[in-house]
Amino acid sequence: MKAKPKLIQEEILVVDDQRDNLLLLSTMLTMEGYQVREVVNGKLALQVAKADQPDLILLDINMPEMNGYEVCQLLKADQETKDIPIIFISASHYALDKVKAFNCGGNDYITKPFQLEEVSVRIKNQLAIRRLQVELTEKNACLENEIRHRQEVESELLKLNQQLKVLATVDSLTKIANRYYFDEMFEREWRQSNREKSSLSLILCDVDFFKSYNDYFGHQAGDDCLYQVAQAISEVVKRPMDLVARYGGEEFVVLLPQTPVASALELAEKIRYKVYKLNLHHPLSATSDRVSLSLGVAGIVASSQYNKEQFLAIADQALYQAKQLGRNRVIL
Ligand code: GH3
Ligand code: MG
Ligand code: MG
Ligand code: MG
Repeated sequence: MKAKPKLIQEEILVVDDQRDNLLLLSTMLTMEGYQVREVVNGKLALQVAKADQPDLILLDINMPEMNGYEVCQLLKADQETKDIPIIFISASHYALDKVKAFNCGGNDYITKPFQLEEVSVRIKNQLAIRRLQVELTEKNACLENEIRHRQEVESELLKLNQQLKVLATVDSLTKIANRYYFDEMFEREWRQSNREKSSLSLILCDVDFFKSYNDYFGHQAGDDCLYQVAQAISEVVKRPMDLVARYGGEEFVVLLPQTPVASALELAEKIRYKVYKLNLHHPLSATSDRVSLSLGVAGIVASSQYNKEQFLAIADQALYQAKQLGRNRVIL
């Protein structure tokens, strides 16, 4: 729907096959400040309405060739002209004719002979209604834009939130879970295993002689090595409920819910072997020719006498022993 700026004259198209009617109406409307176009038949009315987009149409009903009802129906069926208000002007006083006029889309109905004051006030009414409709349509479009914008912002926020979650729980160097996430999960699994009296196991892994690896190859190569070791451990630990996390520096932890210690021990050996088989050259290792892991394993059936810090300390103690006994090994 088009709205004309207020300062521009509103245009009225007058359609009547009788010249004297046309003259009377157009004189009055011009005096009231409207811009007036006059046409004498329906066919011309359709053409001018489309081309001029008048603000209102005064439409005679009884005309040769095409009557006002037909003209009105065609105008209302056309996307380009359907919103132009139409006021019928007819000699017929019959209610049925008036009903027909409204049924085919007319907005108002004036009977002939007409009073100029009545025509004037009915035109003003229809123009005011149309202005309100235009305003509403524009406000609606604004609201729809606003809603769309809010939805975009919301989905952007959702994405950012997910990214934040990842940033908060994933270690940026090794792309596995970070210490923070491990602490959260350890707490949760500890409670769960206490509740269900189920077993829970832990494996602590520490890279052997990693300081000298850094010293020999440089810090960047050290970082690459940590990434590869983390990925290797993750490949061995396959159950979705298990968690591999970077515990700190060159230490990794594997949390194994509902896992008896014997199975954890087997898994730890697989991890040791997998990393050994990476065959990452380490000329300064005192135990072998390559990067290796020492692993400490601890397992409990929860509700035992330990708390979770003591449980971690047991795994740490086992890891210490693995180091003491020569590294590149698993100790329970
Ligand atoms: P051990 O066999 O007894 O574990 O000897 P180690 O040299 O591995 O142990 P130590 O604790 O003396 O050294 C660990 C080294 O790991 C020291 C530190 O510079 C290195 N390190 C810790 N975090 C990172 C890291 O993010 N990147 C690199 N490149 N090195 C790291
Ligand atoms: Mg007529
Ligand atoms: Mg260490
Ligand atoms: Mg180490």
